[in-house]
This record gives sequence, structure tokens and C-alpha cells, in this order.
Amino acid sequence: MAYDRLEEYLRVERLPHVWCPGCGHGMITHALACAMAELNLDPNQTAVLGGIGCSGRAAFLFNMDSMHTTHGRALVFATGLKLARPNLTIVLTLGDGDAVGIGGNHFIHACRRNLDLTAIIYNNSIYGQTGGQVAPTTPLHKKSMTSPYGNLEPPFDIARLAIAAGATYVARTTSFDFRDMVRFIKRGILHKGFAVIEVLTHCPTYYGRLNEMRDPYEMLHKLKENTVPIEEWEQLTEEERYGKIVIGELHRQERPEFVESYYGLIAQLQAQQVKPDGTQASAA
Ligand SMILES: Cc1ncc(C[n+]2csc(CCOP(=O)(O)OP(=O)(O)O)c2C)c(N)n1
Ligand code: SF4
Repeated sequence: MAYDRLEEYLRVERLPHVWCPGCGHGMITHALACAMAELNLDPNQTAVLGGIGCSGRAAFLFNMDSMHTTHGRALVFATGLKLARPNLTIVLTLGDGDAVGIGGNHFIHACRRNLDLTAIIYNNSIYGQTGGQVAPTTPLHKKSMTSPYGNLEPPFDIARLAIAAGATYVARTTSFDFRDMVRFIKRGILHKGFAVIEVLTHCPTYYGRLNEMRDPYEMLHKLKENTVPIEEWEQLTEEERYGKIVIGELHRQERPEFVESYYGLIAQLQAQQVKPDGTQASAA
């Protein structure tokens, strides 16, 4: 692990961070900084974008161009940035509510387009920053500030949603599995196309407190207990899988990346001297 090089990637003058003691968001952010250092990314050619939320705040801890955008819209900003600066490596730090609640529409279309972006989803099963409201990822029957008798809506499975919508690299892990976070983030960044790394994480302040798990350590261990690596998952019966979540590298596919296709088309039309109205420029 490239621990000795993290100061190149983090704005250390902004530390300590603002997250609550025991929050998993710091662990994911740490893993992202390690992944950048291990890949030896050039900070001048890398950008981090976040939405609004506790997770979105990770973006401005990075010592490079970063954007703290609006809730659910970071992928929109990232799409514009990637089209304008195709050589930039762009990473997004999104909350679960951010990515698949208010930003759900942008999320599925980013998956469909297959832009070369890496979206890390800090999935803490709740709207953290605004006080613990129910999210589209809150598990069935679990409590939040707005579902005090238990959530009646089935949650989204973010990784499966991403695969179904067309993302070409999808991995899921937990904040317990530090090495896997680093490994999957690195692979997501190296992958040419839209990469989604869902990290199941813990919000002790709201989700934990409301669901009788006040201790971050206990929450981390629950994440470990409730998840099964894909290699073992394949061997389990339906009954054994009940209540468990599969983790690991879940999907990998090669298909044309949007920015490359876009600039390829422009080059082709220019070579054929096609005018913007679709007609051919007449030879001089
Ligand atoms: C358009 C818009 N709607 C709602 C809000 C209020 N808001 C800010 S953060 C947030 C919840 C964040 O939850 P999540 O995205 O899951 O991230 P977390 O804080 O849990 O990391 C909400 C609803 C907002 N800022 N902008
Ligand atoms: S409210 Fe939850 S997600 Fe937000 S900083 Fe605190 S523990 Fe973390």
C-alpha cells in the first residue's frame, strides 16, 4: 500500500475531516487515495467530483481539481467535463441517495452511455447529511427518521441496477474489506468505460443508532457477516443466500466507450468533409 505518498493526493490542510467519529466514509476515501497513489496517477490529470451529502464532501479532500456539485447531479458535471477534457481521469464520490435516489435517472443513463468514469458509491443505506431519512437503499423493515416503524419499500440493489443499465465494470465490497476497496477502485479506474464500485458502509450516527447498532465496530462486523464473496456465493443454495449480499467483481464487459465514439465520429465526418447540416462540402 502506498501510504507514504498519500500527501500528494490529499489536501492534508483540510484534515481532520468533518465526518462523525466511526463513520465509514473516511475509510472509503482513504482507499481511493491509496488506489490513486498505487496507480501513480498524475494529480494534474485527475479530477474528483462529488454530489451533496456526507459522501460528496470527500471530493474536496483531494489535492487536485475537484467539484462539489449538486445533489444527484455529479454525473452530469462529469459527463460535460469528460467530453471537454477526454484525457482526464475522473472519479466520483456519490452517496446512495445521491446516485440512485435524486440522481437515479442520471445514473442509469451514465451506465447506458458507458463514459470512461469511475463512480464510487458510498452506500450507507440512509440519507446521512440531512438527518437520517429513508433512502431507496434502506433495507426492508429497517428504521430511519422517516420510517420509524420500519421501511415498507424494497431497496434497490445498486450493483444489479448498474449491470442492468449497461455499466461495463461493476464491483461491490464493504468498508470492512479495505484491500478489496483499493483493488476494485484501481481496476475501475483502469477500465475503459463506466465503472461502478458500490461500497456498503456504515453510518453509526443515524442508521446504526436507529437500528440498535450504535457501535461502528459492531456495524463493520455486521457488514462482514452479511456479505459473501462471489466465489463462495456460487456454491450456496437459495436458502443459504437468504438475507446475504454478494460481493466481489460482479461484472466486466468490453463495449465502445462514449467519448471515443463521439470524437471518432467527429474525425470521420471531418475527413469526409461533411457539413453540420449533413451535406457534403463541395470540392474546391
Ligand atoms: C436537489 C436537492 N435535493 C435535496 C437536497 C438535500 N439533501 C442534501 S444531502 C441529502 C442526502 C444525502 O444522502 P446520500 O446521498 O445518501 O449521502 P450521505 O449523506 O448519506 O453520504 C439531501 C436529501 C439537496 N441538497 N438538493
Ligand atoms: S451522518 Fe452518518 S454518513 Fe454522515 S458523517 Fe455522520 S456517520 Fe457519516
